[in-house]
Amino acid sequence: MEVLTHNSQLTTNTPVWRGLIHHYRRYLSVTDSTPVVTLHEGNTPLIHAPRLAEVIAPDVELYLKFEGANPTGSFKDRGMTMAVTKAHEAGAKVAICASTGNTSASAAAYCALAGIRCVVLLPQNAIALGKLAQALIQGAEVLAIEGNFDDALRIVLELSKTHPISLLNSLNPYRLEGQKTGAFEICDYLGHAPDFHAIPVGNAGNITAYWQGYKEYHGEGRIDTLPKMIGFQAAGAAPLVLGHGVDKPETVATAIRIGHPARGDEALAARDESGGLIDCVSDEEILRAQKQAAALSGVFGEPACAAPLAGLAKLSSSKYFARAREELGRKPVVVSIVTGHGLKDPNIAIQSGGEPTVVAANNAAVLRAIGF
Ligand code: AN7
Repeated sequence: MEVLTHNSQLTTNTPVWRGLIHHYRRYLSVTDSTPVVTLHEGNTPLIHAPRLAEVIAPDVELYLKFEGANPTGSFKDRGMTMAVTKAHEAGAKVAICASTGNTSASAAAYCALAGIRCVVLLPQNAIALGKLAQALIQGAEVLAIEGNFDDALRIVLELSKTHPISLLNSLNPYRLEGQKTGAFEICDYLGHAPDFHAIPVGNAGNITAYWQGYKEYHGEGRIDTLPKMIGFQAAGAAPLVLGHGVDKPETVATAIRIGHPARGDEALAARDESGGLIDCVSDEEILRAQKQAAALSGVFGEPACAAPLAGLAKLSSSKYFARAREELGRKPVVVSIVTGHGLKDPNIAIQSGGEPTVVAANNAAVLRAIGF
């Protein structure tokens, strides 16, 4: 019998994932001398979810891209590896962002790795517990603003213009560069573009980035078709549906509690160029879809990620996908982006999930409780 003496003999020749900058560098603004700041983000699972589709949108072939599998638990890591890498390359000492939570958690992590001071401005009492915990323990200087996200964003934009402080919000073009790789991964995995791309819309950076990514792959001939971009906002924070800003946005999905989206015009362009739509769903629909997704696919996303799933249910009941199915002669392939992990917002999940059943510590009591 062969005795293994070194761990190296246990390794295979399978290429390992070194993060999205390494993998997609050809599409990104980096050179061989760029000091890459990576937590090995990206390469997230694209999960086929037929049981969930059967309930919410039976006319579609549904895939969930689980961005909660990124190192800090959200899609923000895709953009942050690029933004912090470029800030580091430029010699930045201090970085800043406004955030509904996930951007701050991601910025704090990448700045910690690079050794850059990280200042984050959060709306006071309006971000999920897990995100706050991340920003604090990762060493960011956390300021709770007596205002909302839109106020915080205005302040960081001004300060980053007047002081030597790097802006890490998605107005930073490198954020979008990193985030467009999500579209590449979807196409690489499926071997083609999806028919529809469903996504929550807050500050509207992600829908803009995905559309850029699809167009770039299409321009290179790597995909033959482009998806229709279907974005969803929360009804209480739906400026792109209403056609005007919302000064006091409100929704249980705090990640997308944004009334004046910085990339709003680009999101509308993505909608129109792709022949898609941007619609909104109520908090009640969001919470129902979050629970359905977790219980019928095992994919536990935070409330914002359920906006597109609730949106799919809404479109399905208006026969939107039945018509697409007829036109295509098959079920349309829909990819919905699960942008952040459900554990980010444990309070909401516990409220929706219900109470455990308390039973005596014996077999008979357990069997009785489970109806055997
Ligand atoms: C889970 O962290 O804006 O439309 O400051 O955390 O690109 O803004 C978060 C946004 C969707 C919306 N899903 O994406 C922030 C922040 C989750 C999010 C969005 C966010 P964009």
